[in-house]
Amino acid sequence: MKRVAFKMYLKPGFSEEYRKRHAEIWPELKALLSQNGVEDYSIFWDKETNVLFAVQKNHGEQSSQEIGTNPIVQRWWDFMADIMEVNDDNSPVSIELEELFHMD
Ligand code: RM4
Repeated sequence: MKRVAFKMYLKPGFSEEYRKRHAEIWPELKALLSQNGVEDYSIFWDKETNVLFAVQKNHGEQSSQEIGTNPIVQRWWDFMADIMEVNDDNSPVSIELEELFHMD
């Protein structure tokens, strides 16, 4: 198992819409993430900077950000692109973070 953390960027003013969309996450996306070994996945919002801090456990080979070739993920990223900073392919700008401390 590997702990993975990364940051993404929310467009200003969209925190409630972001929260709402994730509260209604597509069952097929949730199932795909689980099938790929992603669990214990949280995303936190820094209201000062609009940085989204994501942390998850990976029991498989790929994080949530590495399964972007899957059509379900591509559709989700297209769906979210209007409220996030994204790359040309609508994948969210994601910067992996280095773990400096962990305590079980
Ligand atoms: C985020 C972003 C991530 C996805 C989660 C569920 O806004 O799109 O890539 O794994 O939602």
